[in-house]
Amino acid sequence: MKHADMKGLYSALLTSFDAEGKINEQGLREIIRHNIDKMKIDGLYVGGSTGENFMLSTEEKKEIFRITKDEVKDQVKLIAQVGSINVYESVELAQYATELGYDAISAVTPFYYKFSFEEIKAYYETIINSVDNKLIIYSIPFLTGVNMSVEQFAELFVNPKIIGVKFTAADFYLLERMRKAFPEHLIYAGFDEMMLSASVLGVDGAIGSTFNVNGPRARAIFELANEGKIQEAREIQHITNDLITDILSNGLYSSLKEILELQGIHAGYCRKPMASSTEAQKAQAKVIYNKYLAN
Ligand code: MN9
Repeated sequence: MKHADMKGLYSALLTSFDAEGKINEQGLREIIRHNIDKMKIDGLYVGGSTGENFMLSTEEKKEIFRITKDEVKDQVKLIAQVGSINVYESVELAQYATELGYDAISAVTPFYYKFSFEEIKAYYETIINSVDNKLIIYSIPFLTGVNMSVEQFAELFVNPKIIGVKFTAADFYLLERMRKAFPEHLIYAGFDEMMLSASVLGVDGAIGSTFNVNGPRARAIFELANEGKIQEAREIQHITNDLITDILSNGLYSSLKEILELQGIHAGYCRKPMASSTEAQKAQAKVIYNKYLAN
């Protein structure tokens, strides 16, 4: 494993917004501290889906990268998600994050239009060749509509600066084929509710939204699975998935924010057009928190 220092569990960082939709710097810093000090994560994945990134301006994305690096310093690993269907924006963000000292960048496959694989490949080459850094592909077919084959990943991995993939898919056949084909590349599991299955197949780590509130259980599942203690890992995945199922049916990011608010962290509002919690959803978030997370 060429980049073994990048292994581990990364929270997909939430962004705190105020009621007007502006970034709440203090709230963001509190979320970061909670992840490092209480959730004990190995790193943060900044500017992903969970950060509501695709609804933000370039300047706002930069502001989040800057505040996060300032709060984290070198305490945990940092990955900056810079993908965008505006590749010039991706380059600008990749350069900015690299200058700040991010350990790696990541880019979602370009979405919305049906880009050919050659176009996708050119997009990744453009981004990674603009910086002295490493890149992790962000593959999330259910949101982007982009499905890549093992052969296509292999073509992207020919570039030695492309070091891994965040695999947010339920295709465990493909995941197994990727693990076999790419023993030297980093593969991160992207669906928290499928972490045990991915861990059994030998992923190097995971990147998850729910680690912002459920970090210790995620750690337990990953470590137990790696020690071969499958029955114990399964028990914790069961509780975790009761929690995730309840969160998903109450609104994913808004519920995670409410659960943090209940712990005194100013995780704030969601960014429009994403809705923040209603009073009923807030009440339900409290029920979820008390049931699974308070102790
Ligand atoms: O980055 C996250 N993906 C999205 C990973 O938010 C789209 C996951 O952590 C999911 O939020 C989580 C719930 O489905 O597994």
